[in-house]
Order: sequence, then structure tokens, then C-alpha cells
Amino acid sequence: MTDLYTRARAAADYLAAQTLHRPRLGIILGSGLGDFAESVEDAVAVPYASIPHFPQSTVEGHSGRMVLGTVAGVPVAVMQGRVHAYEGYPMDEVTFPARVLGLLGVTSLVVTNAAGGIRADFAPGSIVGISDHINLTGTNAALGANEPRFSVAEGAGLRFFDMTTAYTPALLHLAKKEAATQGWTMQTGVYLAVLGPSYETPAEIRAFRVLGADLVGMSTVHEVIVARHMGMRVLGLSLVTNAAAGVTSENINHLEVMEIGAQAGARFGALLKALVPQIAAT
Ligand code: CYT
Repeated sequence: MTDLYTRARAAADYLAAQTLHRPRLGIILGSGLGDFAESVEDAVAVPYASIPHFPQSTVEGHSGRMVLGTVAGVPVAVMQGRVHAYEGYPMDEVTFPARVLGLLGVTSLVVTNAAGGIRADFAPGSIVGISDHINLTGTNAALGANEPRFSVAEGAGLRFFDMTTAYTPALLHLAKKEAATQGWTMQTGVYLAVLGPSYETPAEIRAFRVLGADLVGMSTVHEVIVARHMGMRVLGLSLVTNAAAGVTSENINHLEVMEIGAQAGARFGALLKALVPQIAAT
């Protein structure tokens, strides 16, 4: 099989041939947040199945297509659906789309997800800005031989790379400011990633709280790690879909997780739409 870089290059070249837009901003839409892709203008939607080497999700509610177009006049590449490690995909497949976005020219990545709220004041429906993460998935996205050609910025593509400001403080600041402009307060928190697919136990959630986690989910950290390897700027946004296990007396149900996404979708879309030109301008 051809190497990862060559496969990602082929996928990126295929995507570039589908559109005249040259997006420098990428957006990965998490569970229940896929509707934002409908607001992309002058769009071409490319099913993951038609992109060379692109992995396809097996989870219901994660339709898989890459939407290339503009938001508020800014060229964007929007991923509607992602694959997760719990589906059994190895790391180089889980992170393949993020690699492809980088090779397509994306230098700023907005990564979104549905998360459980560990903090009691993160009510379902809250949109929380990710300030940092804890990777408890037991693996690392950058595992394997280093590939310096995966670099979008001077000095990136290193074997060992800094994660001190993995979530670009300036972008988080923009997001908080825009939320305030739109009349609500965006709280920030630390996202802890588990492998899944089982939701966490109450004992795990108590442990994660002690470790400093505010949110829990099964995605995002892998994409953020490769984005940082490549030198992209990152904004992470979590939609809290449920209180994490044991935080309230409720059980956790995937359908409810998807439903909260649909309800918060409008506020999420308005935020993202306003943020796109601001991110592009920084
Ligand atoms: N919720 C969620 N854990 C949760 O409680 N969406 C992911 C992981």
C-alpha cells in the first residue's frame, strides 16, 4: 500500500479538483451538528465514499461528506461527519481527514463535538469553548514514523511537537467575544477523551473530575494532535449534549445526544457563521 502522505495527497488533489475555492479554514462537525453544512454557499458536497482512501463512518447520524464552498464569503472545507477510533479504525485512518485538510491548504481548523458535561453548571445545550485536553484514549494520533511533509507552517512537522497552546488562545478569545456579542456567555473547559463506544461510568467521571476535566467525549483530541503536528491553528467547541454519568440521576442515551444537537443547532450555526470571517482575518 502507498504511504500515508501519498494517500492523503491523492485525496487532497481529488478534492481540489472538485472546486475552484481554496479553503484555508476547515470545520469538522460533530455528532448532531451536521446541519451547519447546509448553510455553506456556492457549495459542492463530496461524499467521503468518492474521495480516494477516505474512511467512512459506520455510525448513524454521522453522514459523511466534505462540503466545499463559502461561509460569509470565506472559502471553507466543512466535514459533515467523522470516523471515530471506537469504530475500530487505526489512528492513521481516524486522522486521515485532518491530514487531507492540511494538504488542501487549511491552516485554521475548527473542531466540534458532542460531549458529556462533567461540570454541573454545563447544562445540556451549552456550547463550551475547549481550553485544553486530556487524552485518555490510550493511543496517540501522531503514532508511527514522522512525516515532515505534513506541515502547513514554518517549523511544523516535527517528531516531537509542542501542545502548550494546542487550542489557539486567540481563536478561543474570538469565540468568547462573539458569543457575548450574540447575547450569551461561553464558558471554557478541559475536554477529556476516552476511546468509547461505551459511555463512561460514574466512577470514571468522578475520577476525571479530579484529574481536571470539565467535558468528556470520544473524538477531537486525535484531530487536534495532528493539526498541531502540521502547525494549524485550532478552535475547539463542544456542545454539551448530556450531563456525564452520575452527574445527575439521568441515564445517557444516544438519541437524546443527537436531539440536543438539533436543538442547539441554530445557536451553534449563528456562532460559527459569525466566527468564520473573524478567524480568516486573523
Ligand atoms: N456524552 C457524550 N460521554 C458522554 O456522556 N456525548 C460523549 C461521551
